[in-house]
Amino acid sequence: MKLLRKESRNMNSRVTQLYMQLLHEIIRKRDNSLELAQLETRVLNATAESLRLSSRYRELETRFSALSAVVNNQSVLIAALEERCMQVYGRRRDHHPEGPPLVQVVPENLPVSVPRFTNEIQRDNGREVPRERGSRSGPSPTGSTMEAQKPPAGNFSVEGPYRDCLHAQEAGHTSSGVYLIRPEEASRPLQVWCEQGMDNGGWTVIQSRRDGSVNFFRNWDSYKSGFGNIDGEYWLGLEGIYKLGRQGDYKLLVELEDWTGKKVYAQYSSFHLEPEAEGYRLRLGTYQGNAGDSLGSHNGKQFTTLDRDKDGYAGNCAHFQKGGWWYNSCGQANLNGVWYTGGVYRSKYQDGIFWAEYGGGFYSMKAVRIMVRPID
Ligand SMILES: [Ca+2]
Repeated sequence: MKLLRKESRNMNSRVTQLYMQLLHEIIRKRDNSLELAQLETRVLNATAESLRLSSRYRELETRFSALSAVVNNQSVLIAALEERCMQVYGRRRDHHPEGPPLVQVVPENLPVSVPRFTNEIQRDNGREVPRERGSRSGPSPTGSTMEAQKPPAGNFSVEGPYRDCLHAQEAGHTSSGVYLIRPEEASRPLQVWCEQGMDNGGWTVIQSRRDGSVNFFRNWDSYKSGFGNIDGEYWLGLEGIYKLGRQGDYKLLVELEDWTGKKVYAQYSSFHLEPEAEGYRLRLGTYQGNAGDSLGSHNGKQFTTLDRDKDGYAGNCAHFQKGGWWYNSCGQANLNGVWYTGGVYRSKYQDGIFWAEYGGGFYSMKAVRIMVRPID
């Protein structure tokens, strides 16, 4: 019995041991299957992630091709615009030539001792600053008597008309002012400014510039009949100037004032215009003075306006130089040009009131007077 019990205990113990073994085995198996499940989940997750990534990749691919299309379209548009710009530029070049050759920009005589005419100087135009000017050698045509005495404002003679201002002076009118003259062949009397104080007087002013108050960019008819204000800026008129010259031998005096207040002169020993049928061709004698001879190259030229091109240039000089003048191609003087403030001006073309020998083509005079008087 004792032995049987012992045998039974052993058996029990053995069974328990086997049971425990089996349990461990089962637990291990379960752990394994758990691990497998986890692995399966991770594989599934990885697959999902890769699907997501490939989907995102396709999305990016679509976006990229869309952007490529936009870039391509823009390139095409830019090329088309460039071509159109070139066409427009080409047309402009065809219709608007570069403009007449610029006249001597830096002449022998500088009105101001500023650095050579750079466009930057233009900024000073608004204010007048005292400047030294370059000295000029050479005789003044008539010496110190050139300076005019300021005439009383509003001086106006009701007598006349006279043949010209010398005739008025000889009749006893020794003060400068507005007079009525009537050249022998003229159909009507003309108002003019007579300069009776300068250089013995007797000067008939045919053109005056001094403040830009009058527009000088006008047509043929306007230049023919004259315009402006006799006590300010004016143009006597080609027909009147022609008729003046018909009644005797005249000389011409050009008075230029720069922006430092310095006056210089150009005198021509003879002056007359040919009739309108000849385009009021300019006829000049020999030069004398201290301004330099910038009108000599215009001698023999017909008058040109915007609507009547008689100049020697392929285009119309009046168009580029904004006035009416005996243009050559286009020339050394432009006294009916644009009145600019300050002297040196900035413009695409040389359209200021310039006298190339004095200041160059980009220096616009402060004041100009052109006058005639019978030769002594
Ligand atoms: Ca022309």
